[in-house]
Formats: sequence, C-alpha cells, structure tokens
Amino acid sequence: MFLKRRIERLFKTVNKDIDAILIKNSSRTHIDPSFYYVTGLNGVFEQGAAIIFPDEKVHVVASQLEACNIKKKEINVHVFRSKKELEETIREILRSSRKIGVNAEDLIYRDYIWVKKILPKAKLIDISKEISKARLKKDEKEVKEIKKACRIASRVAQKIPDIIHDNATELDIAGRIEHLMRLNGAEDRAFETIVAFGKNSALPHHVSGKTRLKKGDFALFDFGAMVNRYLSDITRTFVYGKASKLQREIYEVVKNAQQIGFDALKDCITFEEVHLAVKSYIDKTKFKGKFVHGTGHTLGLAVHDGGRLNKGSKEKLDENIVLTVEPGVYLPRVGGVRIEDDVLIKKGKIEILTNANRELIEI
Ligand SMILES: [Mn+2]
Repeated sequence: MFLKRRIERLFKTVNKDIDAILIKNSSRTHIDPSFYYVTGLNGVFEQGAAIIFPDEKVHVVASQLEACNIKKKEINVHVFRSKKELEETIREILRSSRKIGVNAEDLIYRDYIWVKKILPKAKLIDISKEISKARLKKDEKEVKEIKKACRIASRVAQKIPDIIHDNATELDIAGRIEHLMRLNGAEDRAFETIVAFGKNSALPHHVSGKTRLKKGDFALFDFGAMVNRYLSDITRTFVYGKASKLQREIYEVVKNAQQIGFDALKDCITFEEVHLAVKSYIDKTKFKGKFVHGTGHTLGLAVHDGGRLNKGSKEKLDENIVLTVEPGVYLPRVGGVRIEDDVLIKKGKIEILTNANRELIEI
C-alpha cells in the first residue's frame, strides 16, 4: 500500500504532463536513493532500474544476482543477464512513453546519454526537484525505519564513555562505534564516522586519523546507523578528563543553541528562520562567528536528504519532515563542540528521535 501512495504522491508533486518515471542506478557508488523510495527494496541493485507509471505496479529491472531477492507482490520483476537485455527490457517497458521523468540529481551522464540512445523518440524531463520534494515528508513506514536507526545511534552514543580510553586513536574508536551499531541491529553505518580528538574537534568535517586521545581533550563523535536503507545522524561531544572553564562555556552555549533550534522548529515557518534563530543566539555570546555551518538538514534515505536549515532556505516546515538540529562552536587550536539530534516534525510539536544524554559528560 505504501508504495502505491508514494507513487501517487510523486506524480502529483511532479504536476507535469509525463507518462513515466525512470530511476536508473549505475555502479555501487552511484545508486539513486530514490530507487529505494519507489520500490521499498533493500539491497544494492547495481545498474538496475525502477520504472513507474501512474496507477500501475512498479517495474524493477534487476540483474539475475539480485532479482531473486525481490519478493514483493507489488513489483513486476524483470531480469537482465547482459547489457543488451537491460537495454531491450527498458525499451520494451517504456515503448509507449513519450515523456519520461528522470532524476538529474543521481543519474550519471553516461547513463543519461545511453537512455536517450535506446529511447530516441522519448523526451527526458528532469524531475529531481519534485522527487526531492516528495521525499521530504516521510510516510509511516519511513518514520518507523528512521526511528529504529535513531534508537541504535542513541544507544551507541550512550556507550561511548565505556569504549574510549587514554591514547586511543580516532580510527580505532570510529571502528568500535561502527561495530557497536552493527551489534545493535544496524545494517551499515550511515556515513563515514567522524571521531575528532582535541583541536581536531574544531574541524566540523574532520577526517578521522591516528590522533590519540589525551586528558583535557574535547572528544567529538558524529555518526549514524542504517536500517532498511534509512539513516540516522547524531553527534555528541565529551570532555576527556575534567572540563576547563572555557570548555564548559562552549558546551553550555551549544546546548542552549540546540534548545533554541528545537523551539524554533515549533514556532517558525521556514527552514531559514530556524537557522537564523540559532545563529543569532550564538552570535550574541562571546563565540560570535564561531558557528560556521548550517543548523541542520533533512534526513531519510540520504544523510543530506534535500533540505537544509541554512540562510536562504525558504522551504516551509511541515509535519512528517525529519531534520537534524546540530549547532556547533569551533575554536581553532582549542577544539569544538557540536550536539546533533534528529527531530520529527508533527502538527504544532516535535518529537526528538535521538535521545542519548545531552548534558556535558566528563569521562
Ligand atoms: Mn548531520
């Protein structure tokens, strides 16, 4: 049922005269997350395609290695064993479609040229904006998966004080976090886990390396779990040892900023307003100018799922959107604090989906 409703919504959002939508995957690093949105499948589906029409079953063209895993009765499965078969199958399914929606966001150029060649009479229309818009508001099943991913991330965040130790490297702890997520039911990590010790925590997208943990360091952990292709995204920052006065001050400001973000999600109209509320608070403290990124982003099948809480984002807040709220303060050469949680917007209220302790913890 949920697939039918997603497809209905997608065609309604597109609101253009199109006959079909073609979602085409390429190799493993170029899989379109929208493939999972319209099929509800889990797997990889390299080179495969999903083709949808208004009021019809979903067509999935999959290699013989993966087609056998598809057990959904709402899906018409087509198997390809060679590039030629893939070509013939897609051509056959779309033989009477003249206007075909494609997702420019995730369709690689080589495949675009290839689709044009095999369907010479069809007009390909970019509907990436509409796809992103349709995916913004989550249905019940999506919320369920995201909540599971959030529960796993929260549970692991709670365990971090038990796994870090003197002299541990960032990469070692990143590996342990990812292992713990698997032990707690994750299928994979949501993205490259960030572990940043000491002054590295002042770099919002630090690449974890061989830096070792020392007494007095900030220790920042940004990670997420994947469940049925849906993701969570959480950040916690601890002090390893006793916090200095400055560390306490930074932490307090970031924690207050996050609360302002939560409140703003209930009161504001646009994404931008939430960000400005958080940023203007931080800029009124002694850490003016030290919050250097957006307040958050939408979350779902992709970590950055289309919408962003930043300046210029006129997108409207609406129920069933899932967003991160992740203010930070970064002092070069000292370190930084970021606290990030995932939030589901409901009618006039919010539900915080990641519930690991947000207070300053000294380990
Ligand atoms: Mn995030």
